[in-house]
Amino acid sequence: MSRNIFKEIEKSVMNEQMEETTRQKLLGNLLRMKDQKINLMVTGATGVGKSSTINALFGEEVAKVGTSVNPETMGIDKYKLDNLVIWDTPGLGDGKEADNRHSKRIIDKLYEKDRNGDLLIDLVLVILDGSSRDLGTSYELINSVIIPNLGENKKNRILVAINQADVAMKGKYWNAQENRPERKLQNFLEDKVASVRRRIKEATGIDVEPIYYSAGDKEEGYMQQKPYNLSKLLYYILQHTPEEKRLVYAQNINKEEAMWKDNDDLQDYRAGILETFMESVTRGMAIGGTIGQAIGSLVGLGSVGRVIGTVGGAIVGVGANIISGVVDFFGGIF
Ligand SMILES: Nc1nc2c(ncn2[C@@H]2O[C@H](COP(=O)(O)OP(=O)(O)OP(=O)(O)O)[C@@H](O)[C@H]2O)c(=O)[nH]1
Ligand SMILES: [Mg+2]
Repeated sequence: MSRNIFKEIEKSVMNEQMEETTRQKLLGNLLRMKDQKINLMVTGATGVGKSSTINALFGEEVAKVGTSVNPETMGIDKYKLDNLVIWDTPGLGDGKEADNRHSKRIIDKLYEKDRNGDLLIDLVLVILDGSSRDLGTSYELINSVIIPNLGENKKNRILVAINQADVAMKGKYWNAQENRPERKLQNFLEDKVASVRRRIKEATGIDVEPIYYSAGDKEEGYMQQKPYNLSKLLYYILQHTPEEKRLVYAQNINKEEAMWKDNDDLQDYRAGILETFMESVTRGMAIGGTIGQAIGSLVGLGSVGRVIGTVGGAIVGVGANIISGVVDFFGGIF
């Protein structure tokens, strides 16, 4: 990715006329935002689509996608994208000895502290296979390995996502033309979500809100199956991430618009993502207050073009410039 979101913001600050003390303050805030780091753990059984999900979210070829029967991801793989670190770890179901080894690695990682003494892993994304009838090893992973070792803020440190929605009923009731599930498959997936939620609640007392999606399927570089609900997944990831860190994801988002387009219409996730990033910027730069509010409510209206037009007229200077810089950066994907 050639463009840098923090550079865009810096440009806006430098190009605007303002008192030098104000400028220095804004640049200081920017520096603090730039220094944030995210550590995301992605885990789940062999072949659920961990690598595919990482690649769909953050651009091609971050993680190797497997087509063989041998699990591609044996130890913990670490991918570093600017300030985003992704830990790609195997789930359970590879035999007792391997399972013990995997569990131990996961638990150690969950207790690891960063240099500030905070827990290193910000969020654990547990991926389940929507086409699998037997989620026993996944429940074992979630209920016995991950949740008991999440520390205090358990609810916000785990996100459960059910992948391969397109083939959950062996490919039946998937509307390939419109890239969405038909009613029957939708009901099937919603039942799955409900039963996963219930099984976790019963075993751990923790309320999670699982979602279903498709990371998509690529063969020889050609996208056979476009992602579905990928924007929803990112939206949920953002909501589970401390506000001051969210912009780290923005820097590394997959810039291919087609990846983000198809979602359930319970909510406009793409508008939600943009709004979330805007909020992070305005708060992080401490240009919040009235300007932040005005931008927030305007972004909520939807159309970005119209928003910028109105903001330009309604508020002056750096706030509007920064916001249009951020919108430019995403180039219309959200
Ligand atoms: N149809 C469909 N296929 C998918 C989806 N997600 C992943 N796949 C396919 O499932 C296979 C396994 O995907 P990977 O992303 O390698 O799974 P993984 O969890 O990283 O596997 P390991 O690293 O081996 O544990 C690949 O052939 C993917 O193309 C999806 O949403 N829909
Ligand atoms: Mg993998």
